[in-house]
Amino acid sequence: MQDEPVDKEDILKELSELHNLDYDYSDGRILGSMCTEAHPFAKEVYCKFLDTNLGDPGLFKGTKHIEEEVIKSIGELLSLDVAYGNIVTGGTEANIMAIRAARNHARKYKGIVDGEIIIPESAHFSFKKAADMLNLKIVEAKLDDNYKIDVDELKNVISDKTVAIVAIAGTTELGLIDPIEEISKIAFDNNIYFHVDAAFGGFSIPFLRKKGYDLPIFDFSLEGVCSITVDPHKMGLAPIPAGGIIFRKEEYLEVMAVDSPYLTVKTQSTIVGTRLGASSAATYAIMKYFGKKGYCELAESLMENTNYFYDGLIEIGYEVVCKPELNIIAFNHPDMETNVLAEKLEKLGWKVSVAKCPKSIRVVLMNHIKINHIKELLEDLKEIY
Ligand code: 0PR
Repeated sequence: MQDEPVDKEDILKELSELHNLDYDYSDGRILGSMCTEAHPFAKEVYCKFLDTNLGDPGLFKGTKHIEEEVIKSIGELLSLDVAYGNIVTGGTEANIMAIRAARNHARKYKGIVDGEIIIPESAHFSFKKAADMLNLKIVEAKLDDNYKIDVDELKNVISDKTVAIVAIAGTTELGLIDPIEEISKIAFDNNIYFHVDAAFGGFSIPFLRKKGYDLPIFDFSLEGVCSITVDPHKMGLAPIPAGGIIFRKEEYLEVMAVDSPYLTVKTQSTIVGTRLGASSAATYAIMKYFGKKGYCELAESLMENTNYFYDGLIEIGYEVVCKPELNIIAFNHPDMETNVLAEKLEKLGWKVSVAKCPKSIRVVLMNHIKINHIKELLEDLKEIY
């Protein structure tokens, strides 16, 4: 830091020069992001709540009430009448909280000390962070030919050390939904904590189902489901950071509670102490402003774009890894190496993401990718072909 204060104008100039190096969602070139530009109204509300701190909720009773209302609304969306949980920084923190709850619950009620979690091979890497921090062993369940958890494999890897089973509703690479109903039954019958990571799909599957899309049930209406991650900062159009963790029972929060004697509340279950109220307020605002109707329209329009892109790819001759269930498509050229194709696209100005399983170009058709961008992308892909 320099000694003397610097003029605001100079600081802003310097910052905007650096900000100009960032890619902008609005040019439609970012193909692999699960985040998008937040809705302007949500951003406006976010700024009004920048000083609120949910780490000491007794001081911010109104904002705490807002967080509770958001959790209640998301809970309702996921078929839960009474929901517990928090708006956190994102899917990573939400998943860590879920696994921490599962571990502590198993420790308290089953005496498991060196636990294991079963995750599909398609799980987001946040579970690796969770296992590392919580001293748990990861057991990976293999995928079937459709890139979903192989349920027989899953049954085989359950042991008396299993503290949680995880399934995904909207996988990071392919946007697929695991057979959650079947897994819920297995988890329930074996009395094992079951967490669903719907960080991506949570704000679209319920709306697409409402619109008549044939997607499976993934929520609390399945009795084995103990918690669900659902991120407002992905398909919910809320500003970053906004993740959501919803628990079926209060006891899952209680097993994580630590004493916080000098605060306005006597215990705290979240990982983070001082935490933003702005994320809750912005999520509250955008959910009210859109209503179910707005989210139904958004989810459906993104699926229409996805199907348009899918048809275009097939027409040119590209190989699509699987029929998309949500707004993610992974594809390959029949005889070009994925990295070579990725490089060619990068040279044409596309910000490409390469999936690992299977190796392919992955496009997440978020709200910033409009139909004209898809047409341009298809034209470039035709040229490359
Ligand atoms: N669960 C699932 C299913 C996810 O896809 C992700 C993130 C997470 C959890 C973790 O969420 P947070 O990143 O909010 O903690 N999925 C994307 C990914 O890692 C996130 C992302 C977003 C990546 C924007 C790139 C990007 O530009 O691939």
